[in-house]
Amino acid sequence: MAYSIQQSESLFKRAQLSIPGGVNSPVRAFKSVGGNPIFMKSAKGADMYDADGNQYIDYISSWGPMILGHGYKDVVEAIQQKVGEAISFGAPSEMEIMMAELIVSMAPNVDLIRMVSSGTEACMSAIRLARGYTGKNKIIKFDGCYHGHADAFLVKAGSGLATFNIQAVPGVTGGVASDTLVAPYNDYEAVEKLVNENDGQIAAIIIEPVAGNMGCILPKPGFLESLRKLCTEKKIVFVFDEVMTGFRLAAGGAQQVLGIDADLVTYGKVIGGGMPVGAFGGKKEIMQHIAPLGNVYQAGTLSGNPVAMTAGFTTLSILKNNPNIYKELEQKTTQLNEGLHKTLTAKGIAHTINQKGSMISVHFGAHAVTSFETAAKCEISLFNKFFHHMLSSGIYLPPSAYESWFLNNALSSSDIEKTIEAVSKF
Ligand code: KE4
Repeated sequence: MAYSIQQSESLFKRAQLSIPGGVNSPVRAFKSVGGNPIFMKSAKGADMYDADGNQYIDYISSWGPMILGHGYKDVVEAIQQKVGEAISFGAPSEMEIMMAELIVSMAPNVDLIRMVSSGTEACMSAIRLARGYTGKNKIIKFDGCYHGHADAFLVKAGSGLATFNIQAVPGVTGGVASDTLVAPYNDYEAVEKLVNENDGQIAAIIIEPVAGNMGCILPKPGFLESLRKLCTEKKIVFVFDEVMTGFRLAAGGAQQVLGIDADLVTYGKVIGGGMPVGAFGGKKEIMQHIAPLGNVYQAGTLSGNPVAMTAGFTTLSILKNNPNIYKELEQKTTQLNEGLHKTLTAKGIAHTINQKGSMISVHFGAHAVTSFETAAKCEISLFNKFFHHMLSSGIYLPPSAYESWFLNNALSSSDIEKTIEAVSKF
């Protein structure tokens, strides 16, 4: 598609005069795939429209939140009505109770839940709570998993850090980093070794139950079950970071789909329906240590903001009351998976496709992708070429080989056929 991106180019030049790198989040900068970011102007259904009027079929869905599609009528109308009543109080309101009660009714193992404004805040707070509850300091995370940009997590993290190959982040002190231990994803023996070497010091193991920040990577059979057993035996808080998987894989998220009980769960993305919302929750035994009930301090000016709660509550209510949406999303993702596989195979391009529900990623290489190491061994430069081919064909993929694609339910079968058609021209 010969198309002009002149407006985006000039907006990017202007943005760099007042915003670091011209973007408010590094992964949007196209740094790894090359070229300059496209500036969007509007979105409707499964489509986004850029500043030059080009139309794109959207496979990011705002990195997950827009699961129902852009401009979903009921969500827009609920937000419009709420802002007519109030934008923010800084005092409790019934909307927060309704949101908490809805989440407790959807998510397994959540007796109490605290709202925050991002996935980072949710994960950061959950780790502080685990440390306060256990009196222990160290945490174990997994190479390639990303839990937001709090200091404790910026050790061998995924998403933008993998994209930019940032191994150690300036500003994260040695003291903080020394309390974060890292194991390869899907390597239970490595975790057991770390736990034994640091016996009695591990407060939490935090994991993406289905990883989405090194592309989509599934837990091997038995991996999460073994971690669950180890955490129970060693009194380690098992934290499921469901910022991506929560309310996306199912109403009950990965806990429901994989049948594994977490001690604490963190949420983001879908929970806000596109507005800034995160949350962390779990059993009362642990959550009651959070201020003002307990002494683990955690706070936020806009936590539980009524407009954001309205967007999230409306989105989650639609998902809870229409479970067939998850079946439709999975079917569409499978149609995409099968079409991609058939087309790339016919072109003789070695690839691996990982999919769980409506999370999917394509990795160029002949080997299985089950960890960050195997993800990094793929043909990243070929992915970058693929990204730009698809972009110029009107298909907007996540601008990094280390990201999961996110389908929204406004995608039609013909959108997916158009996507496969574009792949056939690669
Ligand atoms: P936020 O602070 O960006 O809302 O959430 C952090 C986070 C926590 N946990 C998981 C599993 C996540 O995927 C994220 C954020 N995901 C990235 C995309 N891989 C957000 C995109 C961005 O950084 O702009």
